Amino acid sequence: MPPVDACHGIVTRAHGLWYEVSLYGSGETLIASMRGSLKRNRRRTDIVAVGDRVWVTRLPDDEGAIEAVDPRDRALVRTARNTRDTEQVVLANPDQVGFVFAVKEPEPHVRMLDRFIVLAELQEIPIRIIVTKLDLEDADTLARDRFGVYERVYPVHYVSIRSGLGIDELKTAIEGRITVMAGPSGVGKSSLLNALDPQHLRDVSHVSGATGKGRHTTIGSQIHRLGDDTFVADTPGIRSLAMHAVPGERLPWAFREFRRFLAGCFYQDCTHVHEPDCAVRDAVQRGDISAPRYESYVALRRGDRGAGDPDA
Ligand SMILES: Nc1nc2c(ncn2[C@@H]2O[C@H](COP(=O)(O)OP(=O)(O)OP(=O)(O)O)[C@@H](O)[C@H]2O)c(=O)[nH]1
Ligand SMILES: [Mg+2]
Ligand SMILES: [Zn+2]
Repeated sequence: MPPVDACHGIVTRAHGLWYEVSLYGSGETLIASMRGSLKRNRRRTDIVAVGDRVWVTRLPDDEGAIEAVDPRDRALVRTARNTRDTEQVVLANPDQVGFVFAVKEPEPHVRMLDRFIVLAELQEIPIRIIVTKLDLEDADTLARDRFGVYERVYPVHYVSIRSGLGIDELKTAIEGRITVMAGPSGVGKSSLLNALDPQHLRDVSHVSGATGKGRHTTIGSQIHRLGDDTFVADTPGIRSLAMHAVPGERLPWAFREFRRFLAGCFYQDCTHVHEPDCAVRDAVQRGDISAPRYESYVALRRGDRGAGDPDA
């Protein structure tokens, strides 16, 4: 039980032993450290992470002590390097994830998107796809070609910070939620955050070009408070998440549009790659499952390096 004078807030940033806590109600930020008693029980997971709802007591100078942590609804996690039994929380309590890709500049890598989608599906986090830079030349045609197939499966937002296209709809979609925004460098994640919340100016790169030098690339998990209970997390963590192997047996299920066909295969352990009488492959033949999505499935199944590996 937290002390009676504790305030409720959310962890918006973690640096070492210090946590930035944004208080509900006042919106005030405290820099807080963890009460020693919280650390007593060694756990398999981080005790406090960005996105956690916590109870803090005030100390002088806008400082605080974290007295208690509310149970997590869910978490975006990764397994800590070298230790199979502990996990690192990239973000606690995400309500949804928005995968951000530009229609071009940089060229979208849909295999990477499919890999991100699989990871979010496996952690059961609702997905939106956000396609940026719709103001660029030929953007409408390119958007349809590249992202049209996803519209059958997920909400797809087509946006431009230049023309303002889709920004209001996106605002509505994130209201009252914690949304993780993830995507490759240069697609406009920080720019989008600024457009969703013009009061806060963030690091947007002004230098582009082939080398990418001079970019202000966002580092570390961080939550931006856009309203009373609207938060957007700008987390590069999911890129390293995408490096992890995907378990083969859950892979078909992680391709959401495959699910309704899975019971129809002749073999109960059908891999949907080479077996006869495969309901998934029949659906691809009929056009009920899109060919590029199926190809992504096969590539991930084979464990191809480069199949959506962000660093390949
Ligand atoms: N034409 C156009 N350019 C955009 C749009 N959104 C962002 N940009 C430009 O794209 C470049 C990259 O934008 P950022 O917001 O820094 O991208 P980011 O995704 O935050 O990149 P990282 O922090 O490196 O991951 C900048 O030069 C922006 O001005 C858009 O809607 N249209
Ligand atoms: Mg950025
Ligand atoms: Zn099958």
